[in-house]
Amino acid sequence: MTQVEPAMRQGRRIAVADLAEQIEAILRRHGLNEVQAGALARTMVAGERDACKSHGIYRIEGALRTVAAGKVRPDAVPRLAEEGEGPIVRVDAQHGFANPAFELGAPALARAARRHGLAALVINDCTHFAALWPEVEALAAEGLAALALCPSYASVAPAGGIRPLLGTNPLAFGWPRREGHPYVFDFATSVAARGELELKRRAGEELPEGWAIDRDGQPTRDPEAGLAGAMLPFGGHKGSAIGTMIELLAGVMIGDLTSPEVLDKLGTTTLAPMHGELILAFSPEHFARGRPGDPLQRAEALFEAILGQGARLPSQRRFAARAVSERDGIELTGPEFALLDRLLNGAA
Ligand code: NDP
Ligand code: PYC
Repeated sequence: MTQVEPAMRQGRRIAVADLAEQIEAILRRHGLNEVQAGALARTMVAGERDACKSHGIYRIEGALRTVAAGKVRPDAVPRLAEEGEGPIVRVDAQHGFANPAFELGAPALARAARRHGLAALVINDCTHFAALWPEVEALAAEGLAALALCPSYASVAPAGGIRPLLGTNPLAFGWPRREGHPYVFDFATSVAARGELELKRRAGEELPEGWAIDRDGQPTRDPEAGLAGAMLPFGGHKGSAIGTMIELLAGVMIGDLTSPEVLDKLGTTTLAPMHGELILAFSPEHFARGRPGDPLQRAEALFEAILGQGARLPSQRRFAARAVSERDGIELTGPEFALLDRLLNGAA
């Protein structure tokens, strides 16, 4: 690994809007159209702003590699299927990235959820490298509860197995709150996101126990061996079953690829995977109609009880990081600024 001089490591802060502008300029420079570059920049800067490094600027190079390999269309303009009165909203990503497809479909999804109580957004043929919490947060801001799920590429062994089959298949949930931030969780159904292993490899750090097995199915703490072998599902058979459910609902059911099919087609785990995504939105008022109590108020009692035990809510760390970033700017290291400069100057 390249050794970085201590002085080089010194970082500084950059305003959220300035970083978003730089990321968008890099993506435009490398051939992405406005709709793709804008949506990608918004999601990557959100990752940095909220201290979710595994889905921040580290993802720029992977996205550009995927463009250069011809596996994603940088000029794609997603298409919303004609909006009917039904509860299923469909967006064809046109072989572009998932984020602009979500941005296009989200308003129609929110309208359908208000009309029916429950609605689904199906995104097909999208390349996906992103965290899902920005999506459920956007729907919570509309007063809706939401679930987002997608496969990725075969990298996780099913519980009891030894070879990659399932994806790291993220699952995100959001619940709207009248005051402050929504209740949001978002996690891979593997013990950690694959991006976390990659960051540990780059930092020369060992993996925690229980994250991965090597090619022979033996437990390993070496990130290189874990990336070459298989990651493990979280919670043993439970994470394995939830990961499988995601393959079924957000792969098979929506007529898109499952994680093993993605890997067969892509042939590598070094590019961003192409598949589909399913987002469900629920109107709590609609569901609770005619029943005692206000669902949003009742949820608050539950959150207070969790906090009352000294536990924290998921995303609390993220929202705290966001407040600091918005006030003081996002802290990036010297090498991270060097990477942005290099990419801005056209290097791939
Ligand atoms: P983490 O394990 O880092 O976090 C999972 C969730 O648990 C977060 O909402 C986190 O909130 C919350 N949390 C963590 N610790 C606690 C605690 N002590 N008490 C309460 N809540 C807690 O996530 P992963 O590494 O599994 O996933 C990271 C990201 O990777 C996700 O955003 C996911 O969408 C993305 N991903 C994307 C994939 C894709 O194919 N597109 C594939 C796999 C993952 P907080 O952030 O506040 O700590
Ligand atoms: O971090 O596991 C991950 C991941 C896979 C695809 C996008 N992110």
